Amino acid sequence: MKSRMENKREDLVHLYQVMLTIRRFEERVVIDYRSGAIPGIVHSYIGQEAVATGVCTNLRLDDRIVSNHRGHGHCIAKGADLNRMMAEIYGRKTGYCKGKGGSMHIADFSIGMLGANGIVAAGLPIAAGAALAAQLEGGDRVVVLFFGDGATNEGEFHEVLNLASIWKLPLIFACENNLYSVNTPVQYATGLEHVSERATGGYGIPGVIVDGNDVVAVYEATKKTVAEVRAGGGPVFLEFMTYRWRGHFEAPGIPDLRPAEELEAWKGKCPIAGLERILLENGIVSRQTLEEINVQVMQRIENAVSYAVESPFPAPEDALEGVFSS
Ligand SMILES: Cc1ncc(C[n+]2csc(CCOP(=O)(O)OP(=O)(O)O)c2C)c(N)n1
Ligand SMILES: [Mg+2]
Repeated sequence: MKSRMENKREDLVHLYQVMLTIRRFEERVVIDYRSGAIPGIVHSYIGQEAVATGVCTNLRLDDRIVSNHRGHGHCIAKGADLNRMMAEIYGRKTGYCKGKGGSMHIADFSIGMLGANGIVAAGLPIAAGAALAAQLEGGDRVVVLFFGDGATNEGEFHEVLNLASIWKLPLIFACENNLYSVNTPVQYATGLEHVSERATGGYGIPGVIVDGNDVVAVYEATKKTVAEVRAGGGPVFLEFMTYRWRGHFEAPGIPDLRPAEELEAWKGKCPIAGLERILLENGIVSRQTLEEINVQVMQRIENAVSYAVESPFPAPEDALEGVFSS
């Protein structure tokens, strides 16, 4: 608790605002997806908000992140524009990828968000390339790669960990171990409880296991790691233990096979409710302030939906724009 209180009031309120923005954004996306307003597939980040928030709050605008299929939270935490995000998810021309990418292809190079990715583990080599570029540029930029426990079973994962290790890349592996890849438990798929053992045992990369539902723990672990990586210490593997509240994705007909009591237990560890308790019990903010933050966040989400709904779809001839072949 002591270290928690070392965080300044505005830092804690900022963490709260970002987590709440992700939660409300995702809740709205789920509702609108279920009503048929959103095409394609969306993977909800609800439950994992503390990871994106605690990690990205430590990053500068010129630091880069690479995301995966469950990427809305990473985008929001890195500072993406909610209107353009929502428009992309709605498939509209004003979206980040002009409505052609959808939920799993949101990118904004201007804020160092190099892209979500629909292919499991495909972000790893992109992040390694960005980290190599940062190293060659000679500055102190870092790259953070967000990926799931399931991605650690792909060949690219092992190739990238090896290269990151021998080249001492300024790369932070932010693994969100939510215990499952779709419905496959991590222990069944890997034989391990903690996938960071692969980094420490196999590639000599330091690993840290962090409570991924405690935003202050995430923030503090990342702060220390970012400082080490910026100073040229080479890659670090952060394993955030967390849990998603919704099924793998928002598509009808796919059963969620995880035990109901497990889900309920993790809901009891809600990252937002946890920070709310700290803020209120320590008299850092009043309940009224939290309610005001909620109203502001809801307004931003409402504006983003209006922006998306009022935006046009891409025209048929736009299909040829931005397409390259040789
Ligand atoms: C190469 C590849 N294999 C399989 C899939 C189908 N798929 C999409 S997400 C996913 C699970 C990934 O699990 P994890 O990396 O733990 O991320 P989580 O969904 O738990 O956030 C799978 C198997 C895919 N998109 N790409
Ligand atoms: Mg997973």
